Amino acid sequence: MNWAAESGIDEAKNAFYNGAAINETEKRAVLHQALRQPDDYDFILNGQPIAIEVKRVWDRMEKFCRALHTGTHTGYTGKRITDVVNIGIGGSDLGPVMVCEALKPYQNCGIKPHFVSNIDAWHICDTLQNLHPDTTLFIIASKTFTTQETLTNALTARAWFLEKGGAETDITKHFVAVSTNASAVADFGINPDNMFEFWDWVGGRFSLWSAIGLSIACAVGFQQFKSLLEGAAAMDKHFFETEADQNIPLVLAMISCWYIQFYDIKAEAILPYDQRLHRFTAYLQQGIMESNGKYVDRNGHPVEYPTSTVIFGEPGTNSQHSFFQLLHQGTHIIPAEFILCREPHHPYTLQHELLISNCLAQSEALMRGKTKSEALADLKLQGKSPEEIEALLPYKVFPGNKPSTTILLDKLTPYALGQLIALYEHKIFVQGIIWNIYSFDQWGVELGKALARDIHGELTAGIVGNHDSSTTGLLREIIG
Ligand code: G6Q
Repeated sequence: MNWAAESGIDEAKNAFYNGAAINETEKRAVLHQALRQPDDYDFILNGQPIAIEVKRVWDRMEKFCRALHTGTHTGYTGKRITDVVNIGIGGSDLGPVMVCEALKPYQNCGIKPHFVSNIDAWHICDTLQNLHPDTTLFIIASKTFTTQETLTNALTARAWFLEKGGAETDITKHFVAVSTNASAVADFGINPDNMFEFWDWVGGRFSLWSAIGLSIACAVGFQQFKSLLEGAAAMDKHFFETEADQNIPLVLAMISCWYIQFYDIKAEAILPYDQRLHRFTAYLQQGIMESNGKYVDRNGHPVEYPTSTVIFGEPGTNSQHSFFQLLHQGTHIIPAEFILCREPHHPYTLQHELLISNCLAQSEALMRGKTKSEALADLKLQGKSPEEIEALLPYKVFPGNKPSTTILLDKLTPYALGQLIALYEHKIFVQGIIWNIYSFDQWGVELGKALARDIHGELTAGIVGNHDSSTTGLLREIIG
């Protein structure tokens, strides 16, 4: 806690809360928490309250969802919309997918959400295979509306729609956009009246709370979406108002910083013991690694200490039968965060008890390990011969003393999920302050995008340009 205080966490929280342009390299404020506050609460940006704008978009989202759910907004043949396809990538995809999967028990509105992100056409082909153009709505979700994958997939969706029976004049009923870029949306051919707006102070990977969450609201209903926002707001309040040593995101962040700094750890596992959270780690991989995978500090100098670890994980108990061997007996220390719900949404009590038992057993096993004498006693009990015992004993010892944290939720409700996501957002923020890096930009994703544009030009022209020998060799093989 002293380390956090000396790193200026209180000042940083104030700046964050007050809408300072803490996304320094892009000269933007970071105010995603303003998207989820109660009605009597406002954030000020450049002297202006911003809640009015936020609520205007909420109203539009709510009306739109109601129109879909009551059948006022139908497809071009008059049938109800039954499927919503969100086309977006990165921050315009990972959050909505993760939340829709997590809240499947709340999908009672007659709308099934689908997500297309990858430029690999299999993604959209597989998705469209069982859909009908007259009952499908496409949400083109892109903050910038310039993203290659999203615009290309959107064109493919549009061509599919027209080919399968829709007319140009029906497009307004079946395509909406979520963006900050109204002119690019109009240029693309979507009526700006069909655009749900958000703002440059919402970072992509923190945007599920904005209109980027439209697919969530379509799937679970606007009230449940609001409940998700309320849960996040409760965590914001906790983070901004609670003393350091009781502050959950701060404590979680500092435990992680401690192990990274003093135990030289390179990876951390996030292990939801809940199948509904099966995309949660993938979502956090972006949140954590894109935010804090940085090597240059706020003064423009290379840091002399480690920053973000590699984040990985799969739902329990699948992960136990996969990579847990390395957690228990490998040569690395990998701190683990277990996420567990006390109560399930399904009626299978026995399976839930077994899930809980496995989760608690793993953290206990990681901590306690198994000593040589315990392993010896086990082998004797199994009736092994002295020779067998001598041969097997070294492999049966678990060093233990492996750190883990368990986050226990009562139930995976929209509210609790909102709290959980916001908890990690604030953890990310704290770690960025501790490491004195800028958490809210992502320049490291740009180089590959630029090179891909060049290579695409060469593929189209059939000419190999000036590359390193490996890339040249591969291109020659492909172009022939
Ligand atoms: C997230 C990143 C990135 C972004 C995607 C999609 O913080 O900025 O993942 O969300 O590149 O960008 P668009 O929403 O602009 O298409």
